[in-house]
Amino acid sequence: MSLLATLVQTDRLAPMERQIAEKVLHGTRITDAEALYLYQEPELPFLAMLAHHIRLSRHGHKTYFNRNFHIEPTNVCIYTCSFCSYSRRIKKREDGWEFTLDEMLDQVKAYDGKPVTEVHIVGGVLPQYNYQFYQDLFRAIKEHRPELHIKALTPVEYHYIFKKAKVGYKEGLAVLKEAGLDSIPGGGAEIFDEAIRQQIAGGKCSAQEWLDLHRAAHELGLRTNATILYGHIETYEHRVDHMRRLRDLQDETGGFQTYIPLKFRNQNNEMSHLPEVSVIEDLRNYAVSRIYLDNFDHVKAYWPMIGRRTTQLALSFGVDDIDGTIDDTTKIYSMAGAEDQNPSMSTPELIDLIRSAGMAPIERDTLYGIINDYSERDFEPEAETETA
Ligand code: V47
Ligand code: SF4
Repeated sequence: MSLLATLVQTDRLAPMERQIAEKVLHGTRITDAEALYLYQEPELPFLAMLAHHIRLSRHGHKTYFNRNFHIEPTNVCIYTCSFCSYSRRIKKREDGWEFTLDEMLDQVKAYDGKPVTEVHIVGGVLPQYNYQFYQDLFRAIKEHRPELHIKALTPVEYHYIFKKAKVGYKEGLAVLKEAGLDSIPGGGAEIFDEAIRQQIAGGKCSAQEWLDLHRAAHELGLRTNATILYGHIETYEHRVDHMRRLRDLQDETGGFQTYIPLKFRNQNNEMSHLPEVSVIEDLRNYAVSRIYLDNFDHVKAYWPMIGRRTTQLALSFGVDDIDGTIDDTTKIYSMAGAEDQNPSMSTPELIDLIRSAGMAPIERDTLYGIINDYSERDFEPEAETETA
């Protein structure tokens, strides 16, 4: 009998706790009001027990990571999201970069012979990175390395380039898919509540447009991820509202793979006056996400953002995936004050981090195909050609 089943039989739970625990035990969906309660009332161990029960019943101790690298075409952006530490305004370009297609292809070539399976492409929004540019970029990458999975751009970029090219979401995505696009990362979601979104990310694609773009992608068979940016000026109600819109769309399409809560980091941006939330709050948020989003297969903790120690803890709060950036090709978080200023971990280090949290490391590809199962066997360095 599971710990949770045992607990439900005792008289140690408050009535609302019992109601939710029974739902989790029977695999029944929780309501928005219950999710709100979970954010506000129970102690952390209760949340851990619920989220861990779900995690174990879906994935056992399996903890996924992948080997990828990032290309960030530019850190200059026409938008001015107030949480963004990364973008250099168009008028202040001193420390901005704008890579050409050939420079980005060179970045791909730098991984020749290394066992990466995915390139994650995301950056600022600028007019020269248009519909045609991304078709050419994706084609060039696939021509060079056909098996490399291209996970690229967010609805923020897609909305901008498709609008300028006067094509619809589905039409535009179909062309990019034909050019080499394989899946879409979860960024740009921030917080869906219209008033908060306007305040922190005014001007870029709306919540509805973000959801419509993902719907169009799912209809074309492209798998996508979803994020939330939490721990700033939003309330728990806003977080539940955000998840409800995702859960509804997932009921409709089934196209989301992974939910990725992103903790707001407060360095070098216009919201630096806000304190960052605690690790306790991070764990609470992972747990409630795992419990509420019953139709999402995976919950990811993005380790470069929250650091190695919180990542290990998160594995007992519903998280089953820790991403896997192998070097410091992403600047988004180090510039925002992320826990890990040098987000590089070798594969043996990643495996060790997962194992020492009592979990089973599984190297996956982007679509969760198993590449290497390290739950039983050790990493073999001779098969490894990467240098990270
Ligand atoms: O949308 C920007 C966030 C996102 C800050 O799909 C910040 O596998 C915290 O979505 N504090 C982009 N967060 C990154 C992203 C992502 C990352 C890893 C994996 C995947 C995936 C997706 O970064 C943005 C924004 O929400 N962000 N600034 C900040 N100061
Ligand atoms: Fe631009 Fe994205 Fe930064 Fe907003 S979060 S300013 S869209 S790079």
